[in-house]
Amino acid sequence: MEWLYIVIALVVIVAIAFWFLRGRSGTTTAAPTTEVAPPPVTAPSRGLRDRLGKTRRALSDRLSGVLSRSGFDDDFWSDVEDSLVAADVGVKAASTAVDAVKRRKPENPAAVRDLLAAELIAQLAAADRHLETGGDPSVLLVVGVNGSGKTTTIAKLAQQLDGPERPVLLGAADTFRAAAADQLKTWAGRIGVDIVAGDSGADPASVAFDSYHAAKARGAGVVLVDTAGRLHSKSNLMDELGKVARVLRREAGDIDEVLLVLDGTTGQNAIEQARVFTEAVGVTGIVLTKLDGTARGGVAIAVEQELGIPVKYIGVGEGVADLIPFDPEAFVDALLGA
Ligand SMILES: Nc1nc2c(ncn2[C@@H]2O[C@H](COP(=O)(O)OP(=O)(O)OP(=O)(O)O)[C@@H](O)[C@H]2O)c(=O)[nH]1
Ligand SMILES: [Mg+2]
Repeated sequence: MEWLYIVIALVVIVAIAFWFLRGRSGTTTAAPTTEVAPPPVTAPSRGLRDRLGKTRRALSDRLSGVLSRSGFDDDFWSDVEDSLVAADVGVKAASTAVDAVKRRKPENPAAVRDLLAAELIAQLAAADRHLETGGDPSVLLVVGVNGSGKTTTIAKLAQQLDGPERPVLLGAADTFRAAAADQLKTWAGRIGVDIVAGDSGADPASVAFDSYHAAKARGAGVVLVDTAGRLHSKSNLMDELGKVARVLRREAGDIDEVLLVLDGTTGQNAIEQARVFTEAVGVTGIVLTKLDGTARGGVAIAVEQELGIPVKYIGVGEGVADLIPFDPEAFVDALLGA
């Protein structure tokens, strides 16, 4: 009988071991489902509403509070205007929109919100936002203050514009910071585009010159020139940038786009930056970055209203896919929509 007990004990031990191992291996195979999928390369990984969530919440919370009050008296309209100004929409854009809505005599809060959205969209409707890439090669110069997101924006644009017909070449004319060319080289390698870089301390205008001629010689369709970040108040650095633009204009006949990259989190200071850069190099379009991290995203409307320069793209994240053409309707809807 003893052998029977031994056999039963062995069977029980084997069964327990089998059950235990199955449980362990189940955990192992389940693990990959918790891995984060890499972000898609063609569209932002989250919706615009989600990306603009901070501004949306700030604006909506404040506006909802105002709209819940009874009676649309002068205080009411002035508080509606303040809600927009707090989201950095700008005093001019906010008061124009509120005056127009007031004249339409809306009867309920939902109508106020809808008319406000329509007015803001109407203010943004006239601008031409297409990215000019007609040159052969097209020359796009990217400028802005330190850390605004120029190099990242160049990588994002390169990803979108590069193709077999019109390959992109990057020009690393930020020779001021030793690591700047390396940062752009890393992006170029990741995206798979050509790059021309100068030595640290080299004349940025000569790197821009070399980039343009390399693009021409190698059959590139688009050359994107990165520049060092500079404070708009430093006139010697603005002169240096002016020289880069002059050299490119002379060599290429014209520059297709001078894109000013503005950090959306800086709010109204962006307006002053835009003014000075426009005087120095003739900005043709604005890229407003970091709108995913700010409650002041309304500055997109203010910048355009105050300067008459179209916002062409908005940056809504650090990933290479997180740059989207600025679409006023989608933007205003993301901020104010129900
Ligand atoms: N959240 C977020 N971060 C961004 C966005 N665009 C750029 N950044 C981040 O901003 C930081 C600065 O970006 P860069 O592209 O190096 O800025 P830059 O203007 O080239 O900087 P300098 O060359 O030093 O003047 C980096 O950490 C980027 O990842 C954006 O749209 N959203
Ligand atoms: Mg840079």
